[in-house]
Amino acid sequence: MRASTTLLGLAASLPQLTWAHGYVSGVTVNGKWTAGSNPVWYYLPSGSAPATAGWDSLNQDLGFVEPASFGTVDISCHKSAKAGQNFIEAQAGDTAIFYWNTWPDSHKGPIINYISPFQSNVADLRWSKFSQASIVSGTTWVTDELIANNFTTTVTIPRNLRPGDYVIRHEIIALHGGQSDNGAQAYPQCLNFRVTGSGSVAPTSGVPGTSLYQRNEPGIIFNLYTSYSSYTYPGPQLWTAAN
Ligand SMILES: [Cu+2]
Repeated sequence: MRASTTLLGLAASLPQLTWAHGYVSGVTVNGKWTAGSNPVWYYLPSGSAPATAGWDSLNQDLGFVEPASFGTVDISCHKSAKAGQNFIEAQAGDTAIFYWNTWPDSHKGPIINYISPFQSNVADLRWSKFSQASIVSGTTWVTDELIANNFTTTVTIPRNLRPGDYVIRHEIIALHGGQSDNGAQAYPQCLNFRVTGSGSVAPTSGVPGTSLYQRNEPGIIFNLYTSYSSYTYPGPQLWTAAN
């Protein structure tokens, strides 16, 4: 029974990868590629999925975490997340290029990056928000730039970050339904980083995923279809002590 369930899971999930949203397939730092997780691997028998720096999650539909679930640990690293086994190597201050496999035009919204000291249990992660971007100009958003750049976007590792093992929570919040309660869509992606360098600043004031967002706060509620000139970011204040 177990084997057939696994095969059914794979069969059900594989075709959807060609049309649904997206996931981070890997990261390049200083020209070196490190793979992220592929959602279909979640159903492979224990030990047979490739070890990657990406956290595995029940994300086979490449779906989202809805605002009604912002009070659950699923908002940290997507649904039922399990720690990645590898680490992306970077020096503090390096630029990491994140590769999404695809992203739909309609799903405009901010891209927000958080960092936590590494913990293997998702509930133990504590997030500090260290960078965020949203409207570029007019009705052009960073997600439009991501699409124009072949589904890539860059993240600068805080340049004074203390060496150590971390998890970066890289998130797109799609706002095409954000005019309604429970209409925004969060797409968090977690990847492990092993940071070197001579920095000395550690993130010590991070919050659990369950404290990141309220379903009705500005930035989760946002109307893309009326005129706007600014965007209020949801979540905690930006942590810039290591930037
Ligand atoms: Cu969608």
